[in-house]
Amino acid sequence: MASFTHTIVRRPSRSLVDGITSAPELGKPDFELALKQHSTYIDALLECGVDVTVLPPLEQYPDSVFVEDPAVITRCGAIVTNPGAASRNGEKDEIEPVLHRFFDEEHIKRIEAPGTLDGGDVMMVGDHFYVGRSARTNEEGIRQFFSILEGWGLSGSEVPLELVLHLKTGVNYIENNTMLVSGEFIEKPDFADYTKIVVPQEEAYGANCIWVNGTVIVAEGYPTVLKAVQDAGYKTVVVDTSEYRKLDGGLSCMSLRF
Ligand code: CIR
Repeated sequence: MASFTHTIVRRPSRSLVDGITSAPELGKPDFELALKQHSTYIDALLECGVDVTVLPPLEQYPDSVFVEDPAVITRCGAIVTNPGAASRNGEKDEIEPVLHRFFDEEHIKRIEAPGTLDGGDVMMVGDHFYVGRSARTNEEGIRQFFSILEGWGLSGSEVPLELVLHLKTGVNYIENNTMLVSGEFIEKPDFADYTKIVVPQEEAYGANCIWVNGTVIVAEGYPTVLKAVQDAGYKTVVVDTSEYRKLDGGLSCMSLRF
């Protein structure tokens, strides 16, 4: 089973209100509330026994609070991704120096254009990495990613996405061979061998939970998900992410865990 020592988060910038969204009908995030929710998120991580590196806000990148996307960190090294959205691509240059605090140059690899990849499309299950092929992550990005994994003795497999933004929008591994699955992921053959917690459509956003050292952090307002995770024997912590949901972001997007 995995265990995490470190996490990295980035404080939201005021420009957060201009982040990318597929759901403008939810309204713009309330910045002050987003800031408070971010502090609660940091407290929840600390409660799980990890250290938290808190990076400063980046006004020029409205979505940079979603620090999961410009990097993927494995037990063997870190990969600077090449984020697929033009307005987010420069976030990779901001995260790379931070990775150097934890890894030497030999253990930092990069996805290069024309390959693109967002960390939100990568789900770690032990030494295997499922990668969503999405509007953000292309075939060449996945090819480069698998080649880096192979060099480290790790493996990967591709999961085509049809409906959601990122792989982990709809499927999340919480260790113990268990996954939360919603929508298009419920019947995917890739996940047939796992114990599945099936998330009902009306709570689909709640599928984006994170496992941190035995505790599962669950978004506030998804009672069926919370109960199912508790019934499966996990300790849970609830964090409200309502302002990040307005930008298609959730619990996993807001940290790197390693
Ligand atoms: C975006 O569209 O890139 C952001 N508004 C949301 C990113 C969410 N990140 C993630 O799922 N890893």
